[in-house]
Amino acid sequence: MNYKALSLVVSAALTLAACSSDPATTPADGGPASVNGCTTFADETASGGAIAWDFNVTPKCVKVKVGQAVTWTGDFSFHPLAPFNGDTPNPITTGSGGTSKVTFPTAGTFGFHCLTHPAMQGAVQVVP
Ligand SMILES: [Cu+2]
Repeated sequence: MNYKALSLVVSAALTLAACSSDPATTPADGGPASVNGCTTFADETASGGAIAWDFNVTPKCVKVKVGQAVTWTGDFSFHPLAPFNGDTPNPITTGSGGTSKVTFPTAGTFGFHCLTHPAMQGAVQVVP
C-alpha cells in the first residue's frame, strides 16, 4: 500500500471514530464540559436521579448512567419542563400528575429548563 492509500484509510478511520462518539463529546463521554451552568454533577448513579422541580431546582445538576431515569417532582402546569441546550436528541419532557420520569438511553449531557421561569434550569449528565 502506498502512502496516499494509507493516509486515505487512516483519515476514513478517524472520521468514523469521531462520528461514533456522537452525541457525547467531552469530558469522558459525559457530554460537554458545561450545560446550563452545570460543571459538577450530583452523583445519582446508584439508583437514578431525583429532582425537586420548584423554584430552587434541587439538585440542578445530576449524573446518572445510560438506561437510568431521572424523576422530576413538581407542578408541571405551573412549571412546564422542557429540553434546553446540551446534546441531542434530548429525551426530557414535561410531566403531569406531579412527576415526570425520563429514561436516558444514550450518554451525553442534556439540559432542561422551565418554559415559564428561565432561571429554573439545570442538566442531566449521562455516563456509560
Ligand atoms: Cu417555573
